[in-house]
Amino acid sequence: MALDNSAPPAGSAGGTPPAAGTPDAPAPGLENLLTEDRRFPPDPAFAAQANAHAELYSWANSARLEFWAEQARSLLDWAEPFQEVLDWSGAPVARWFGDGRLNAAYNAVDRHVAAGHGDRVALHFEGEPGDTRTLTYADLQREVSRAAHALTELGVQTGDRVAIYLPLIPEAVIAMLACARIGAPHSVVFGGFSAEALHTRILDADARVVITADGGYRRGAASALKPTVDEALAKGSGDVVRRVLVVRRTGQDVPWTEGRDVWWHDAVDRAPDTHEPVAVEAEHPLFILYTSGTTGKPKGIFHTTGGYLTQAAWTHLNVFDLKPETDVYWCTADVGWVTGHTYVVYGPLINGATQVIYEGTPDTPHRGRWWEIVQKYGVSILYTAPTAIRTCMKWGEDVPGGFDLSSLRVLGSVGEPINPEAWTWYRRVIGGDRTPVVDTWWQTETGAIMISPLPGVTVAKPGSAQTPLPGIAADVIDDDARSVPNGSGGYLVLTEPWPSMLRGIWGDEQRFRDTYWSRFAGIYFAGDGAKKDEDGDIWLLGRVDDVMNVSGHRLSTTEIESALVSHPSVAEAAVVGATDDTTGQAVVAFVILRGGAAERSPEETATELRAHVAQQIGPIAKPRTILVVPELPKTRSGKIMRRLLRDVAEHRQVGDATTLADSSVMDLIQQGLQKPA
Ligand code: 6R9
Repeated sequence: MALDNSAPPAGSAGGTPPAAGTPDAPAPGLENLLTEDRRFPPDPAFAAQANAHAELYSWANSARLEFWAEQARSLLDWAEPFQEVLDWSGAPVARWFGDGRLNAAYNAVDRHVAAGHGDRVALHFEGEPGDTRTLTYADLQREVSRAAHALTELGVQTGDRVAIYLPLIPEAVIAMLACARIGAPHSVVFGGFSAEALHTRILDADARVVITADGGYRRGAASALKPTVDEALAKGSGDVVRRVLVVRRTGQDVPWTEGRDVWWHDAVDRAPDTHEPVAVEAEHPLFILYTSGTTGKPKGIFHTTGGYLTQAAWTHLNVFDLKPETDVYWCTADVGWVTGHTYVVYGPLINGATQVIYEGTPDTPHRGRWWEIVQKYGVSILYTAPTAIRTCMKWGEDVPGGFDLSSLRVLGSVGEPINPEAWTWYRRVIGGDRTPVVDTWWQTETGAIMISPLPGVTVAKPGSAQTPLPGIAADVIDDDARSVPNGSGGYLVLTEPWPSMLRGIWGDEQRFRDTYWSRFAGIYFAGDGAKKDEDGDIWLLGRVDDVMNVSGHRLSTTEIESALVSHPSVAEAAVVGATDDTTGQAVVAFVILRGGAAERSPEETATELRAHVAQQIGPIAKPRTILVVPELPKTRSGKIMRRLLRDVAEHRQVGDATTLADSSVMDLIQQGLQKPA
């Protein structure tokens, strides 16, 4: 979650909204991204076959509710059709399709089998050690049915919560769908989280059952998961009897609590392989997903069924131009993140897609592993994060160059602003200079993609998410909630309810109102800064608290990072604003150099990089300090934790680093810090 890399947004954890600078006048230094003038018009051949077309915007603009109602009817099967489209009388809690009933697992699996597609591959699983499994939709139907029976046997009833703490293996998808099948909201906790984090999440959601595995494979070794669950439950589990369902993945020894722990293969494999899905109300909770703030307890964002599935399916079909019969789709996210929920599990399966899931890291056992997978399965749609793209840039284009990537036809990006250099590299090196690239802006809270180009329709601008999707209303506003004119920056807000919007924070409605709806009355404040260019297209500038104020000038961390990365010596950059006696804040940059550049003296490099930033943005944006580092601290979802870098920049003891993907990175940075230039 984005909040990992910064302070919480306005009102979060009861705090006061950040006093960001007045965004209504274009501040010097925010111009650079907007001078990016490369344009990538849709290829006519692609446009001719595209799912999306320009008229979708006018249709949705003139009849937004009808547009969504039509998507809900055509993309989903309803056990009981809805009459009511939106009830906003309880704002900010929306009810979409409120009088309809449906089942998510039935929509994701059974109806494809019923329609004669049982033999279509749903999942090509690639384990990190190289083991593989293929599950067709018919296989998935049997597995999900068995698991649903097993959960019922363990005492799970409709409405009960189930925690899922698994590696990215087929059972993760099966477990989520089995919960959905019986109407038990799942709460997936990323397998890299600690016992403490798992414990808080189990308690907050009051989960009756925890589904886990003995372990999983990561970076060439089997790592254990089950002991973390034991530790989490040992911290006290309230007065609830909790059961633990354990998948055997690695075969390693596991501590066992008789009477509580059950092997998946014992409970699931012998269960009947047909099961009647439970049709729930459209507003029945489908899942809870925790997003960590920097302060306060994590927020259990919860989503409901009908609206969420509608927008998940529509966006997946149109933003990625999915052709279910022929495409092989791969989203590299783990199911522990919202991207894995919406674009590994629900969106693709609702649409009957064939997809790849991969358990491990991109460089195990070699740096070409991802591209080898693309070649092996003929992946045609790839969805990943800018941090992964920049890592591949760092490794060099020879690596992907060694594989046949000609099957790719659409590339997607999510999670952070993608700087224009990474965007063009992605398109050129991975996409063979031919594929559309879609930069998709959304959040755990929004449930599905909100702002993105549509492939085959939009003339793409590298670095910009560009346009709210049809049926979505977004704007950039100033401190007084006035829409800013084109060419100006401000706060990104969503001005109309959308089907996949969060319905709240689990067990804390007040916090939901305070966090998202209080900064601007009645308007959803996303916590991101953005700019409109002269065409009105939206450029994301990062969290508002990533906006620095240097000598009264607003500078965006993203923009300076983008300028640094456009220098040939720089592989990756992270910029923070450090308190400075004279200028208020000063720009401090942490850079990872590319292979050859690392041999030069840090002083020489820093001088050159400063001049480069001055030339790209303006002298005001020149970093005061440039630190050459071997790695950057990132969360497991790939977001840079600037908060920790700020501690380094301000010579403080480094704060809580437990949500880092690799907690040794901060030691590495501090030990290896070359003399600040
Ligand atoms: C899907 C996801 C949400 C935050 C969001 C923003 C950042 C995501 C982005 C992007 C610029 C994009 N973000 N996509 N910023 N361009 N295409 O990442 O959800 O983990 O909740 O993070 O991520 O700051 O507010 P989540």
